[in-house]
Amino acid sequence: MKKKSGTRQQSSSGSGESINRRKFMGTVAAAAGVGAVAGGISFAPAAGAAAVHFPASSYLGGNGPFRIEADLRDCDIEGEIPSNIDGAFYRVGPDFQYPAPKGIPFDGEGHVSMFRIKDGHVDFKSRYARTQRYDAQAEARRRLFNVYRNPFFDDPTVRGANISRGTANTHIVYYNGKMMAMKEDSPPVLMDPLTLETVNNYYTWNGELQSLTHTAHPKFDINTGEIISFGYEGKGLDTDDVYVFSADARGKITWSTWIKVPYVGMLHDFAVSEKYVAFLCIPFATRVDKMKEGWVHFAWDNTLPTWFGVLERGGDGKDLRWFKGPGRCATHVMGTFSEGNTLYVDMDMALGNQFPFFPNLHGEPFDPKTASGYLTRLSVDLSKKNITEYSMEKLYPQTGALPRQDDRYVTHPYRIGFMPTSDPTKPLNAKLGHLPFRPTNSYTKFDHATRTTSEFWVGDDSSLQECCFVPRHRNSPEGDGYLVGIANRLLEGGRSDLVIVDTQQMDAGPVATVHLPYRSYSQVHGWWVSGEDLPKT
Ligand code: V55
Ligand code: FE
Repeated sequence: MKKKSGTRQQSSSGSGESINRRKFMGTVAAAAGVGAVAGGISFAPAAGAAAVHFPASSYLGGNGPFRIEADLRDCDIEGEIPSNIDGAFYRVGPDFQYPAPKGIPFDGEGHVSMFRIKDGHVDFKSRYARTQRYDAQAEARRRLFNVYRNPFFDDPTVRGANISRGTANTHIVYYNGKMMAMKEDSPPVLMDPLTLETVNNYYTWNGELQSLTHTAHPKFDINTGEIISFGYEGKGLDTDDVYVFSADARGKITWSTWIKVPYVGMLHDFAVSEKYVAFLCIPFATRVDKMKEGWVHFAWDNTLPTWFGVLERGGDGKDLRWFKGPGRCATHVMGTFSEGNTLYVDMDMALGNQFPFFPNLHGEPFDPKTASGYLTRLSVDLSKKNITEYSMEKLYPQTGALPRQDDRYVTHPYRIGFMPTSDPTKPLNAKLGHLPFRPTNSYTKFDHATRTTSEFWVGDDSSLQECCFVPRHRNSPEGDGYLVGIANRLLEGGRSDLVIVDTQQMDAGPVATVHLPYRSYSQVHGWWVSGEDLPKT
């Protein structure tokens, strides 16, 4: 096992960024808190260092920097929050701490917020994750880590220093009594679920995590509390080694193995059934040669195929089988199940690059049409020893991204899924005709047993972020409960509202809307924790 340096093991810091037109996330953290000195290195600003200034255009639209760490007791509520909702909706996304040269939205620092819902009241709180880079940047009062997952253009004061580049800006889950805020290039950051204080900026399962990285999309088995997870580029930049492991609910690693990928690139999410783990290797290639020219970590290489790799849980990584398919962009899993020896994985899948800020390697222009994602079922019958390709079936006509399911069914057979979608039959407010993309105007519920859908439409002036599912009761049937998610009011500068939708009456409008008095940063992913599972105050 590779030993982590003491510095990375336990210190803190941060980072930030500025904006481009398409960026859907905001900027940096309040520079108020002076962070701990990471590893004894001082990043104190030089006398007369430049004042912080974001370009004015950064603040336009819904994606500018937010930067405010909020404590808002008793939010304004329209409608009535069902009295059986007791829990917390957590969300995380990039929010620039300081202006950044490239304005890649995913380069903002992880900002975590929490809507605590209980007895018909809602309290809102948000805090930046005190990552090692956040703290270093706060102390320096400027950005030090400059380009998305590219170490070659870091500030000389931190280049090669033993400071985690992780932003903790991608996903947040509740595990082992802690919130884990995650970025796939580094170990998780642990935050207190009630105060959102950072309690460990480099969590390695007590040193047992062998990988230098950890995905933002671990999976949990609700029956056992077990986590199943992985880290790619696990032995360092551009390595083809992926660490796969599971650990029990108390944080003890119980299974681990290493696998090799066909080519090095983004392994964003993965799939876990009761029997298998599966990986999708998509054509976002890691290109160190391009990084040295200032490019971000990934370049979309339209000459590459997509590979689907399957391994039995508990197995030895050398037994993993790779199955080939045409080049596709697919980042998130809705649900996974196996029937006999056949594994099924449902993902949103597009023909081409879905991230306008990740460049196309061969110079083709970004194409919004091939960026549209459709729910697609990948499958492979593992009893067939000679097959070399996986199968694909497009499941529904809706376009969207960020699919979710009833999280109680993760790793188990499932029937119901949810996804933010763009319904082209719904009107768009005349004042929004200038928008380059149709807003994400709906949450769609998918019933795979009947292949039917139902839809919540948010209105002609709003755009929806990812939703999370809240069970109506602890033992309510699959998919019976509520969706919670943020709507940005596009005619109000993107002001944020939390909408609460009954999944049995998707088309009835929200049962309640929680008004924030401002626009919060955009989330990437969120997580629901039931009040019974939260620590007692
Ligand atoms: C994603 C998000 C990321 C990232 C890589 O949704 C992939 C996909 C917010 O950061 O670094
Ligand atoms: Fe993700």
